[in-house]
Amino acid sequence: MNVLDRIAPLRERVDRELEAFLPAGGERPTSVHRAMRYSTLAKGKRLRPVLAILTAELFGQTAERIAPVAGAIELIHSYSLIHDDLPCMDDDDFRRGMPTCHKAFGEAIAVLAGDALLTCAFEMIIQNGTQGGFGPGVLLEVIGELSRAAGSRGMIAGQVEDIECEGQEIDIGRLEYIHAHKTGKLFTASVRAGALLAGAPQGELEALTRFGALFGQVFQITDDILDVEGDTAEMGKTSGSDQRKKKATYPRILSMEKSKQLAAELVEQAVTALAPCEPRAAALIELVRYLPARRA
Ligand code: GRG
Repeated sequence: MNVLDRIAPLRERVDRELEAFLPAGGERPTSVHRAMRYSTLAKGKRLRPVLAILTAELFGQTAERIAPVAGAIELIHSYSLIHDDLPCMDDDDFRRGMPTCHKAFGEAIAVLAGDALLTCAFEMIIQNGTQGGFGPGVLLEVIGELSRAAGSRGMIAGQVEDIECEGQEIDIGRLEYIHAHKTGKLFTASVRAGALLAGAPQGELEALTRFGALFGQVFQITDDILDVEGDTAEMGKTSGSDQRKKKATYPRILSMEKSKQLAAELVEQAVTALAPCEPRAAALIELVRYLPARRA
């Protein structure tokens, strides 16, 4: 069984939680609720909540118990995609194989759907976490992790610098800052949230934190490579969009060959980072090894 088959039941589990938690499309105000469901329930890989679940499984927790809380991470991710696609940001027309949220619902509703998803994420953690028997202490820790990762020292920081250096020549240090924040912070927080929910010991939490950051970096390098070499239909978004917008990417700054080499080296570093969790970390290792070969 390959890694995608292995995570398919986890993805479906997360989808069931999202489906149940999001307000029904018929509930007033219907436009924003339909937009929230449209973007979130579209076909995504659910990598961030799946990472949280796989991490928690290292410490004996089950998907059944973690998914109702981990699903909230997908709401934050979904909000960031909706806002990133807006005309004032990346101005993209397709996402997850469908018209972007603002194309389908208009800009105002897309902005509001994103805002609502971000706040709804914290509501989901509190409601499902409490019902699932997690104590207030651990839920506050998870909320702290995710709010820091989403805020102006996290994802937003990366997005701001990404926008501000569009069209400019930047060095690899600045590119790494952008991606460590824009992409890396939420991946790291996903891994840490899974570890915290499962009561991981401090040493392993630190190892997993390093793994999460490396996972994010490999993910982003392969995303930049896919923008050049990927197929629009397989990816569900328009390929070549970074090149058209003259975005700073790994292939542009390092060359394609060096980007692939770097991704391979970082995969090995990510595997090494998991040493304190061995021999239980097989699924996480398989997932990070899959990243450079992904097509979407
Ligand atoms: C808050 C506007 C705003 C932005 C924050 C995270 C972010 C910055 C923007 C999201 C858009 C983006 C291109 C992020 C880079 C990471 C990335 C390639 C995300 C796409 O994630 P996948 O491939 O998507 O996991 P699926 O559709 O599979 O969930």
